[in-house]
Amino acid sequence: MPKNLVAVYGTLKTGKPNHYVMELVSAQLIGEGKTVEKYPLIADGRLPYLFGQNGAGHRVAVEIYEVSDEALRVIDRFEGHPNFYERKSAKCELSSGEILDCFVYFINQKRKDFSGFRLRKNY
Ligand code: PCA
Repeated sequence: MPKNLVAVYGTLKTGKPNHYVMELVSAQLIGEGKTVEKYPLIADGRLPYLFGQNGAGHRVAVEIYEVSDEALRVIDRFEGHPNFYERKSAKCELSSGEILDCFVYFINQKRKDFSGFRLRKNY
């Protein structure tokens, strides 16, 4: 069975308010890294949002986890995939230099606009 790799950039990261979800589903931390492409990341005071349209913004800091199929479904539900956040594939680079195909929860672009926001590297 192919591995499910999830790269998290926001509230699911270690020390952030929703990290307990990763613990609940026994997600295994592979390592830290960043997205290969640049993406716009903003935070509106409530939540962080990564936009799937690459080019603008920065390579964004992520934690990469391996999760089971069942865990992926739990996280999908938690993040409101596909209506609120939308899970898509994006290449990420571990600090070792290894490049991995990961799932990332981008904001559904019908929901938000990043114009006027400071574009961040990190949440
Ligand atoms: N949770 C997901 C997407 C944004 C958020 O707050 C994450 O941490 O990657």
